[in-house]
Amino acid sequence: MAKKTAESKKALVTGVTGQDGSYLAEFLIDKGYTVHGIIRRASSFNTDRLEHIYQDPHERNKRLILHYGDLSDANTIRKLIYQIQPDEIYNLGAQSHVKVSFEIPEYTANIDAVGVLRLLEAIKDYQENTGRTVKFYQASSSEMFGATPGPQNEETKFYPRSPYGCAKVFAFDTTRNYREAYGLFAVNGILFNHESPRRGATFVTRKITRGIARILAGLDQKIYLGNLEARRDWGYAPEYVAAMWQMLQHKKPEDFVIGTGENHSVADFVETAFGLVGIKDWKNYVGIDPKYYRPTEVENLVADISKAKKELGWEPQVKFKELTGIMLRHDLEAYGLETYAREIKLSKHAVNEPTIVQQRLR
Ligand code: NAP
Ligand code: G4F
Repeated sequence: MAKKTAESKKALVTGVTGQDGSYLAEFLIDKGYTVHGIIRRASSFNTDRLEHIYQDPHERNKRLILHYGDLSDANTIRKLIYQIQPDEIYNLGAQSHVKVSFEIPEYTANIDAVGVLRLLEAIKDYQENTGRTVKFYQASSSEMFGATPGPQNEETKFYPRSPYGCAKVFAFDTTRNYREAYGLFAVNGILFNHESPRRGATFVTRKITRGIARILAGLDQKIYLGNLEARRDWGYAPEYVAAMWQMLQHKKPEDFVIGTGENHSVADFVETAFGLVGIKDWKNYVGIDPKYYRPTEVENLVADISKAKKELGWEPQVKFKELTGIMLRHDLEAYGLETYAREIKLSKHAVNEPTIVQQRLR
């Protein structure tokens, strides 16, 4: 059989409406793929991050096709795989908020752990019945390392510290088990924190950059945060979705750690972001609210990305200060603060965000 080129490939992406899903859909469409995305039915539009690549269902030769579905619904997942016949499946769908996972642990486990089992079972069944091959990417997380000291790599022991982390460990192990037991091309990308202007507004980086814009616009007086001492390895989301694709093009199905190799505290992020708009006395604008503390915290994450560098040739270009600038500039522009925004200079690696996203995220 003739080998498929990227131009003729089909990808199925769960979590397509999220930060990573929207960047991945753009990336794959640029490569020539047809992208099928699973979206959840909601009472208001939840496709803001896809607005600029959305195509009317009546158009011919569409490159982005959206289907209703949910990771709790095995029947629909199975039906979609048989109907779409994808070459690659990227499982990015999840209840992705660590603090929220302490409040809705059972739901988190159902989607983030059992949801992955549902997908893998459907793929196994599909492969056995049709003789076709599907490559599978699982969005694993540095949260799985939890309390184990860094730098963390593919050999590091997991010690999860939240229901989210525990669910992701189950998903990781299940993905590896299906690879070993049934020969599936199934891989885990163990991604450290990655951010962007499309980051959800309740994750700490975006909460800070958006909060600064709101303070400068006169809408808020303070940003209320929790633990400022935790350290994270923060990278730039558009670069991380490229790594996901590279893992599925690798000759063998293997797991990879993806990060920047440096880490900073939440306080560092606050100080850097306020510094970019000329505010040194940031403590006047930040309050501590214990409700944002977690029952168990992950104190220190930092990636050892030697394997990804060597085997995938993947290396991030955007580091901490530029990432902070990219996010802050976007939020300043969204709040009409162009004078401040213009002062933040970015390199060619910063993706031009579509205006529609800026408008909708206001
Ligand atoms: P995100 O912005 O929160 O997006 C999560 C996506 O999952 C959304 O499209 C959401 O749909 C969808 N989803 C939620 N519950 C679902 C369900 N029951 N069935 C189907 N889809 C569901 O997350 P992200 O930052 O893009 O992260 C993508 C994936 O990578 C997640 O699995 C996350 O756990 C993992 N991860 C993220 C990071 C990071 O730093 N960003 C690091 C490591 C791993 P709605 O839009 O309808 O809510
Ligand atoms: O931005 P965060 O909520 O991200 P967290 O918990 O590291 O999780 C993110 O990264 C994981 C990869 O390691 C992903 F798997 C996961 O899906 C998600 O994308 O919190 C970062 C740090 C934490 O230590 C938290 O305690 O910031 C601290 N923090 C301090 N104040 C806060 C706040 N976090 C949030 N969300 N809100 C606060 O007010």
